[in-house]
Amino acid sequence: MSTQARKQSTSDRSLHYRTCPLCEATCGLEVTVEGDASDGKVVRIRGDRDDVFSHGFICPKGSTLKQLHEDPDRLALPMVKRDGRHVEVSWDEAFAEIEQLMLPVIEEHGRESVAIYQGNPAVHNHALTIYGRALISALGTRNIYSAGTVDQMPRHVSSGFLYGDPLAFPVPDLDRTDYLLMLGANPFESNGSLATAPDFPGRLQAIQKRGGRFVVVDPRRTKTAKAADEHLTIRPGSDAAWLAALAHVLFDEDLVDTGAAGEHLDGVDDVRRLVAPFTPEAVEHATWITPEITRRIARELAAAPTAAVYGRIGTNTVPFGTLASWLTDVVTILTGNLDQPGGMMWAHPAHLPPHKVGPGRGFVTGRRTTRVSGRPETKGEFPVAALPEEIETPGPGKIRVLVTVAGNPARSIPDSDRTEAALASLDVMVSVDPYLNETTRHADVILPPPSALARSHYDLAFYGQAVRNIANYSPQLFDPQGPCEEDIIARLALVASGQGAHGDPQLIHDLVLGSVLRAAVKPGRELEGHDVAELRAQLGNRSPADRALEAMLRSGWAGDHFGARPEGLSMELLEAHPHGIDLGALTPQLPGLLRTVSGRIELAAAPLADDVERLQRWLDEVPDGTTANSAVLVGRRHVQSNNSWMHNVNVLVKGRERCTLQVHPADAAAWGLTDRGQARITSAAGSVEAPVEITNDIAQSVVSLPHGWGHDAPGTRLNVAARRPGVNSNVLTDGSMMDPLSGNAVLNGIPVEVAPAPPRDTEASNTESQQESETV
Ligand SMILES: Nc1nc2c(c(=O)[nH]1)N[C@H]1C(S)=C(S)[C@@H](COP(=O)(O)OP(=O)(O)OC[C@H]3O[C@@H](n4cnc5c(=O)[nH]c(N)nc54)[C@H](O)[C@@H]3O)O[C@H]1N2
Ligand SMILES: Nc1nc2c(c(=O)[nH]1)N[C@H]1C(S)=C(S)[C@@H](COP(=O)(O)OP(=O)(O)OC[C@H]3O[C@@H](n4cnc5c(=O)[nH]c(N)nc54)[C@H](O)[C@@H]3O)O[C@H]1N2
Ligand code: SF4
Ligand SMILES: [Mo]
Repeated sequence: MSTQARKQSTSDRSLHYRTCPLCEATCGLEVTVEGDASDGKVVRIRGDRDDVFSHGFICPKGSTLKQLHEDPDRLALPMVKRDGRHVEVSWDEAFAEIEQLMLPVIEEHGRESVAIYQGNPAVHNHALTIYGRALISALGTRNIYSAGTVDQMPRHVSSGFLYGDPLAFPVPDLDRTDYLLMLGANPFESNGSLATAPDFPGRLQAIQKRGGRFVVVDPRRTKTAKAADEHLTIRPGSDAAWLAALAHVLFDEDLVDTGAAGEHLDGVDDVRRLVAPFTPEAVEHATWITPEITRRIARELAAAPTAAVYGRIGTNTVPFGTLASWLTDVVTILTGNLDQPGGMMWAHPAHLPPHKVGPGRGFVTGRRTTRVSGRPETKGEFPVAALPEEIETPGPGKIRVLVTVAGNPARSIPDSDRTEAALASLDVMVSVDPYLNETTRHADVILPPPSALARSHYDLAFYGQAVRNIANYSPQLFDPQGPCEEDIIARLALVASGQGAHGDPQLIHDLVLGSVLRAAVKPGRELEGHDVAELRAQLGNRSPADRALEAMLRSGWAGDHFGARPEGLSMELLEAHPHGIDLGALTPQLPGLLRTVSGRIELAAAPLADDVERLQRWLDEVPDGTTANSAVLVGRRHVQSNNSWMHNVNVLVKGRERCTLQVHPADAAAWGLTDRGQARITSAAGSVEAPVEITNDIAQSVVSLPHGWGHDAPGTRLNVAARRPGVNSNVLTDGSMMDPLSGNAVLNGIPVEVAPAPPRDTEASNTESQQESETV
């Protein structure tokens, strides 16, 4: 058991501190364990009051790491599909099966017949983050898909064009800002995203306590909106137009002052010209926000001592996602709030090198396009909404082999009926996943990783977008029942690259670590000229992913540089600080962070500027309201959920049904719907039925269903989830709707028709409910 264990004298109970890996908030947990690493049990999990970042905050999911660890449905052994049913096999058999299935297809159809999909938990798991590249190289394919294109790709693309680095997301400096304008985010439920801030709600309330304001823009009156100083109801999909109007007012009223970032900025006059048509009056009918409010908010942003403009899911997963993301930064920059305390700032994660001032390589998209509908690549990936057609469409390059890692595309990507049919038609599918769920039921082989408590944890991805610079390492708490996740990926990589089902995973571990160390000794780095083998010899005796992590951290800006900076970060130092190490508030990063070819912020980068015309056209065409039975569908999150995969935890799904269709009372009356009655919702892609929840907390002609439900598919092993399956909102989303600049799917603002569900066959539904009460 870890060196962090503090034995209590009276029993064999011990306390352990670790970071919750479930969402982006990175809360510190205090875990009480009885027994040791081999047979120990979790007694209790609560917030770690001494955590340097979360100070004891925890949400209802944090303590369910215990239930996830103990879940009898979580797979302990690999599963192989035999005669249409999944059966447990040994690890050796599983890899042998993959070799037998995969290699002949690759031999016949080439590596362009292979694709990979990486899901959200892959960025909450440093082994997967570090080993992703190695698996992709071994697969030898450029058919790379991820949850990024049903989520934040617009943010990558706008940061790529503006700053030259698609990972350089500025985040709201929550703890110092005087004014926060927040669009399409509901951190009181989601705990925040692309802005890592444990206790996001508390940090928002602290803005008010110190005399500041926060304003929420959302078509629903969310919990966050209710806590805000002001809530603006906006038409789904119209944020880009509204933000352009804010920028317009800043120019029109001579309020533009770009502050310190102005020294590094090109394109302000181009932006002035681009937003000129977007007067508050011109956008009113399209956004539902009055010109008076638009002008006032622009003035407030300009007048606030510090202000931040932050947009999330509701601004990203829409047809103008990239423009909206760009315009949040435009408004920030025009009011002098970029890279300034209290404004939008950048984290500098400990594992990265110091920035170097000078021109970078810039950012481009569209270096390749998809085979069937010619969708551009962004950040090396194709839009995942195009995956089904790439599997369905015959011809050279047809995808026949799919590897999914930590993803549930059968629930998370648009047009689920079509997606599932495509998954079912694959020649070979392999999933690295702890559950037999809606996606993995289609897999020929499922390879289950250890539970989150049986691996170490370090938030490599999220410290790059945190509101303070933090380093916090959590050692593994329990011995894994099977191989660690990097061993699973390494063995899969060996099989895929033709090195055999019995290859030694150490080969891949050496490659991965070698590439980390070679990067660390490159010219210009602190460790330039060091011998890779000599550095390797100085690493501790840890798991392979932790050795790679150690190499990154020790060579990063805050690291000990392998002894040259003894006060810097090392694994020993991190282990001696189980509540984390606070490296301080965010500091200005300009101009060193910029990687554009010009070495400057390219505020009116051509691809962004060119897309404004499409926004202008939409503005001219969009009707005032909606008609008759039609509405637009938006999503929502509940604090007890985590996308599609935590509905098998009983404490999180019990109680009142949460998978409901929220409808405004006036719409309910017009459409003949009753509270808790069933509605049928129909879109261009499909149709589902869901219980109605009539509420004033949603705009008229907008309806909302949460995503990630629909757990009644046959062939899964999710016993708790299947009892309260809910309906899958992605049956309704349409894979052909995309933000063209980023390839991101449109998940919000889907045109739908809503009507009372036709009455069911009463006899059948009686038997159903009787059976249900017998099994519960
Ligand atoms: N309509 C609609 N659709 C959406 C969204 C929306 O707002 N509306 N949101 C989108 C967003 S933001 C996202 S991020 C995506 C998420 O999309 P996905 O990542 O595809 O889906 P998840 O539901 O997160 O499923 C994660 C999978 O990883 C598995 N898993 C959990 N932990 C681990 C682990 O440690 N290792 C491995 N190997 N597997 C693990 C789970 O069992 C599950 O199968 O969904 C998107 N889909
Ligand atoms: N409890 C819980 N927490 C989670 C997750 C989860 O599933 N459950 N998922 C995690 C993941 S993967 C992510 S990416 C983050 C997402 O974190 P958030 O971005 O905070 O996600 P949501 O809670 O879905 O909030 C999106 C809001 O946008 C609103 N909206 C919809 N359309 C529009 C629009 O066009 N304009 C505007 N202005 N608003 C709109 C919706 O009503 C909703 O309130 O949450 C993470 N945290
Ligand atoms: S908010 Fe909840 S799920 Fe997210 S890190 Fe904190 S405890 Fe975990
Ligand atoms: Mo996400």
